[in-house]
Amino acid sequence: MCAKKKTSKKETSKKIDQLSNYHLDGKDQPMKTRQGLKVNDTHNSLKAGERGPTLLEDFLLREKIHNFDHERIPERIVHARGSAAHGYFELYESIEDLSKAGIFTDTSRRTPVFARFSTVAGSKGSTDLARDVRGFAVKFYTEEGTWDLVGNNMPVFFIQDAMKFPDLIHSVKPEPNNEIPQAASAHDTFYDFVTLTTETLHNHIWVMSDRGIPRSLRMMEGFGIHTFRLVNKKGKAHFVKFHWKPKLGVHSVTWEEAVKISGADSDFHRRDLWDAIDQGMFPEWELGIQVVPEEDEHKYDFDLLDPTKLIPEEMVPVQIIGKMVLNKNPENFFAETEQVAFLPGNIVPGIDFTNDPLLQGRLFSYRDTQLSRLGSHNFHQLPINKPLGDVHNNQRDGHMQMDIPKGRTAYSPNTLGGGCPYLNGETDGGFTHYEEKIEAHKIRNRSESFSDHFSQPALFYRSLSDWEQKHVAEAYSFELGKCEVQTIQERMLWLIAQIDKNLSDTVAENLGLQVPKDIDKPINQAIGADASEKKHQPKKKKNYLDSSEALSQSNTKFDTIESRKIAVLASDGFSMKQFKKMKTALEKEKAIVNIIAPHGGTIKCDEDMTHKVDASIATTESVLFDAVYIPGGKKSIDKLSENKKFIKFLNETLKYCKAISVDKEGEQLIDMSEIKNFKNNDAAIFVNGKASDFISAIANHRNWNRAKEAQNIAV
Ligand code: HDD
Repeated sequence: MCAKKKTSKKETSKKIDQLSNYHLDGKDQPMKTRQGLKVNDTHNSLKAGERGPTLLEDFLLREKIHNFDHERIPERIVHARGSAAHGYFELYESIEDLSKAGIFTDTSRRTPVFARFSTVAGSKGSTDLARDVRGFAVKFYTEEGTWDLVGNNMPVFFIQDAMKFPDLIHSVKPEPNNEIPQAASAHDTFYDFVTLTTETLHNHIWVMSDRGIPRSLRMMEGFGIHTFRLVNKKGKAHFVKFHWKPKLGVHSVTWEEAVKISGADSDFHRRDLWDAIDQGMFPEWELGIQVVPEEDEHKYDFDLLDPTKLIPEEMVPVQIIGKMVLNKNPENFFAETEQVAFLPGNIVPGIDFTNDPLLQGRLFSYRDTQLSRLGSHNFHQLPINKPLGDVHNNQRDGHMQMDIPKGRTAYSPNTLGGGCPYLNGETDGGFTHYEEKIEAHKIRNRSESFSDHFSQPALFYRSLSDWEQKHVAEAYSFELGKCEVQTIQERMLWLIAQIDKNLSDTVAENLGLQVPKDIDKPINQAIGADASEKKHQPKKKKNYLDSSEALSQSNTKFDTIESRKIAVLASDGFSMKQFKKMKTALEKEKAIVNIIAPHGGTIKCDEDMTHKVDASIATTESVLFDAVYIPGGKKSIDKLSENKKFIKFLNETLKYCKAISVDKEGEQLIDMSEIKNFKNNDAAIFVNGKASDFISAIANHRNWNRAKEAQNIAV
């Protein structure tokens, strides 16, 4: 047997090397047909005479059109809209006492990864800024095989049992009669389902919070959601939950911004991820684990197997064990991002499943769906899905077989093939399932330990800051405001009241409705007399923890402005000295500085130097930026003052609570906007201020103290 070869940190990545064998570069190459024939004309079909009919003989035309006719494959039934990148995972310290997985014991490895982020409900071409859960799927190409951690940006899921997944998705997708609305949960069928399936309420309140509209895919947390198992060399298992913590903190936009961004740049998240990697600002997440000894399985007020529950970090702290860095964009969207197939069933020795009924169902669904999406059970042979190293087994043939297996034998056991490929025992790295003792009745039911549907949504809501709670109330009001059936709105109001009375009162007022006194019976009737859920739900909430810090974005990191986009509003004659000073300070902190001018092309500063304009004001919007800076220069300011869109730009920046810095002469411009009413009393507005203060204000993401007063600015 070959000696084990370690992946050295100096190698780019074994996966990138493997993929590069498949790269095709047409540079300096002749055009050929699919059978390798050089092509002389790809513009005209073969005709009987210049003005005559096209001939069936035209194999060049047929091949070109035939390929075109088949370019599309079915989009993913969920998570159709996504963006992905390559990178690596590094372990800080071995956790061999918990797991025998090479990825968790060998700190010298750089394990190649491919991560795909997605929205759930929308089609492939829908906006990035939909209010939705975000998929956070990571494929680790480990030396022992591929491990897929297919998670989301929220730590809990909508439902508890895979059996309900088709119902959930059918309710949230566009309604089947008119295919409306696209990429939106704000419609009757979704709330009909949610109100009759109260286990959804926890994930739902996360979606109603700012987590549902991230500022960037790079500024989201990721969660494996299910409780998994880590298994060590001795066969001892621990329960584990996986967390991804972003280096840039967790930040979001407001709903109004999301709506505007969808119009201004519906690829906002995709572009942001691509540009950051392209510019060498590689997104990073630390991997954390929450570990629960098997003997503590029943210690908590919730069931560890229930995927609608999180373990508060106050109860089980997150232990950081490594980091993921995304450092390379795909070469080809279709071949990599579209064809990548994640399977929660892809695990490696040292990691194992639990009996979470949602996870168990997923183990079937993902392999199955690839057949209709990718068309062949050989999808694992696609370059992006191939594990590192060759694969030998007795599985054969079928559509699109790309390997050429040699030899007479395709069965086991055999002597004619020398007994190969041979089986591996545990000590040789063969996967062995964790031996779990199960004594049970075969039963179609839900455990009563899954039936508390209100305690954790209430804990989440209590843990939010005032501004976050306000956003949640606005989100519920918007979503229910879009529903047309009043009984559905009322059922939801009643359920929100079980989470928090003030919240439901605010939403009811916005809807012009009353919170009903009792809706318990109609809900149970609608669920059906025999449904297992009816026996247990909905239960009154418990309060086992007042609040949990990690649940609020107001407790995230505010220590960096890396890759934040700063709009510099300038025209001919702007002050080079002031601009240069600010630009140098911002770029030192790795922010991206863009000049926005009254026109495209170039502008000249007061030192007569030419500067490239990044966008004309006519082609961009303030919602695409994190902060605004206006350099001095009387001529420049006069010119900007002539164009009302700059004033709108400033008012919007103000309204969405972002940092604003102007040099002294720029005051003339901000005094034409609403900023004049805020500038003397706002921690994120600077007139002739210090660059360092502006930088801290950008790092704080937003000045929410301004929100109440600024909310009525008309833009
Ligand atoms: Fe799923 C895709 C995440 C439950 C069935 N799911 C998919 C993707 C993510 C998740 C991130 C996109 C992967 C990619 O980028 O290609 N799904 C989750 C999480 C769940 C979950 C975190 C619960 C904790 N999913 C779930 C259930 C089922 C599915 C219970 C079915 C019973 N999911 C699918 C699917 C998809 C999918 C239909 C669509 C495309 C694909 O699998 O490859 O099979």
